[in-house]
Amino acid sequence: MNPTTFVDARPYAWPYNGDFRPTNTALVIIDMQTDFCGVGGYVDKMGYDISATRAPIEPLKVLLAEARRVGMHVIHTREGHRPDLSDLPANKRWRSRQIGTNGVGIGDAGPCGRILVRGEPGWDIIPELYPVAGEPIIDKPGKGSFCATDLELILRTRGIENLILTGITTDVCVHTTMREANDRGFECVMLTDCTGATDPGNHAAAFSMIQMQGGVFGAFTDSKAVLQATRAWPAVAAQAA
Ligand code: C5J
Repeated sequence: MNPTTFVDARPYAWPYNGDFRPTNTALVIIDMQTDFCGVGGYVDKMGYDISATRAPIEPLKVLLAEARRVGMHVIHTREGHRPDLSDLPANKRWRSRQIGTNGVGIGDAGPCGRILVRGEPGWDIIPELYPVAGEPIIDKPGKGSFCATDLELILRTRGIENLILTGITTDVCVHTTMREANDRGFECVMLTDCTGATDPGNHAAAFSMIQMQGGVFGAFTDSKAVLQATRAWPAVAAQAA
């Protein structure tokens, strides 16, 4: 029996059963793409302040380095559509054109290429957090990471039970993914400092919602609490020896 490891979190110490190990846990980094946090990207074009969606970059760099050090699974996601837009629902495209400049929305040309279209510069993950070999990238057409993807198959195949949810935006893709994961039985924690929303009130509300009903979707904490728990874990090279 492995010794239990809990992360200081709210509304309960996470994970619920204390079974927190690098081999049964994935750091999930959602949509850290230029379109969501870069100059000229989709969020910038919509007129939102990208400092809020860039705020998670520095704490995520530290957490990602720690996950790689201890051999924790790391999974990245990208929201985007096929170049022929055959997987872009008409209502999603229409709504995206209602805000921002000159009716430009998803699929249209912007300063970083066609907005949220696979293969375009703005769609890709920012260099600071770019995946390395062995870290799956989930390309998703929707807000949730489980919808029309093989994420669940990858998690089950790797024996992953716990998800540390990070990325942008807190209230949209990260929250949708937490809800989808929770319904599938994954034990989730979302990190306050490694997420960001275009509206600070929505960021706060996203965590407030998690607290209800004893942790209705899981728990939340910050990256410092996770690092506190993993600090004693050996580096992967040392584990293999
Ligand atoms: C949005 C996302 N906000 N990654 N996408 O449209 O949260």
